[in-house]
Amino acid sequence: MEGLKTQVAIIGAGPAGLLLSQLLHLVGISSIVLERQTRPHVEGRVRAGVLEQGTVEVLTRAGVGARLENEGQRHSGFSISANSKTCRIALEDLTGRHVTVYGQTEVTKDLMAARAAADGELHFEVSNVELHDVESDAPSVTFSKGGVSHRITCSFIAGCDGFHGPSRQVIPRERKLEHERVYPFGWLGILADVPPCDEELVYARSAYGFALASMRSATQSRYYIQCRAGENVADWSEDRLWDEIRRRLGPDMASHVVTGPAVEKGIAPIRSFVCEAMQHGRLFLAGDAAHIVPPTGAKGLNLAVGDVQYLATAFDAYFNASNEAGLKRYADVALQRIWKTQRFSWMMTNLLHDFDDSDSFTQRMQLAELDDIFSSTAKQTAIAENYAGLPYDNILG
Ligand code: FAS
Ligand code: PHB
Repeated sequence: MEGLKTQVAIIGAGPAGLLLSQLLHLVGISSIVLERQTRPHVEGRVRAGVLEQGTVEVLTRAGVGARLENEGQRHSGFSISANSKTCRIALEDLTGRHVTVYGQTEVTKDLMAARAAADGELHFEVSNVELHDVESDAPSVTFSKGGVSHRITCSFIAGCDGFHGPSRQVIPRERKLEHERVYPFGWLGILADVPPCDEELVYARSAYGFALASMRSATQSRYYIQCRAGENVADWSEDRLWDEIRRRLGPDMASHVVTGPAVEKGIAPIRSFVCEAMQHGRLFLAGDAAHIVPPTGAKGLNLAVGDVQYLATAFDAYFNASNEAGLKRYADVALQRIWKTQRFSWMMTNLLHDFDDSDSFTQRMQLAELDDIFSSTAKQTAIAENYAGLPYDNILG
């Protein structure tokens, strides 16, 4: 077994793992990143599209803000449409903050390039990743690559391995509390090289189900519709999908929808999940390894960045100032922001989706809630504060 040594072993080269490795590098802390997929596979994942202002600030601090500044689209609002009415949530007017439209694929590419430029140690296509002795002061991670087994001895392990990774499983059942809500639908998404139908994002609640009109640039659009859980994307021809997108957006918006061949088409399951143990001994969880939010609030990637900037600050204080406060507070401080964001994502999901089992009273409540939002600046401000991104607390107290 070939021996490797680092201060922080990071499992997962998604946005959380890459950003943590980059932020640690900038304060002189060594890390080794393990990824089971290839670099092109990770970079090619089409996922999030909206970055909170706080996320952009963290990415800029991490040294990956240049392309984001040039190519990211600054959005000062978004719209909610329902019952043939549209309400613009004026983010900048209501909160003084904006969001930036810049795909997760681009964020990942920028982080990969930054790690490569700094000769970061990233191992792709690894297998058999196992965490060892996380409750001791000398944890380690073993893995295989090209048929050779390796062990990384480290001071800490960061589990950035997403919802299906091994890190969370290492925490004993009796030491963690997991909360989950699986929704009875999925999101069928299409990415197409066609101009967007609107300058800003539109979240539409229709009698036929939810739809979202988003984009990646002035020439590339991203649309989603709610579909039945477990549906097969092969059952959705592009023509059928475009027809359904237009039907749900309503006649006015439909006339601006430009159709075209799919660059990517897929179905994502929709769930809310929180693991209320983001630390176990020398193991710290960040991002989807610890929580999943329904994408209705555009929060998954942004929450991952929030966790990572807390964890990087805490490791910096530990290694460079012998201050353990951040590591001790990490789980509690991160979970406070996670639960508030979960609530927002859950509220937006319940507000805008058609639940098969909802009775007429529930449907009337949805419509009344929308009416209330459309006519209340206070309600729109509450939505804007969450969508633009909740502030970060000081992890060091
Ligand atoms: P990730 O899942 O991105 O990364 C984890 C990494 O760990 C992966 O690269 C994985 O290959 C690796 N890994 C797993 N097990 C491993 C092992 N045993 N060994 C080594 N490596 C391992 N968020 C939004 O805001 N908007 C969206 O529209 C949106 N759409 C999504 C669609 C899908 C299908 C999914 C799954 C998620 C979506 N998300 C969306 C959420 C998504 O953007 C996540 O929040 C974001 O990727 C979180 O980043 P990470 O925590 O790094 O997790
Ligand atoms: C996207 O563009 O992929 C996107 C935007 C907003 C969301 C979810 C996904 O809420």
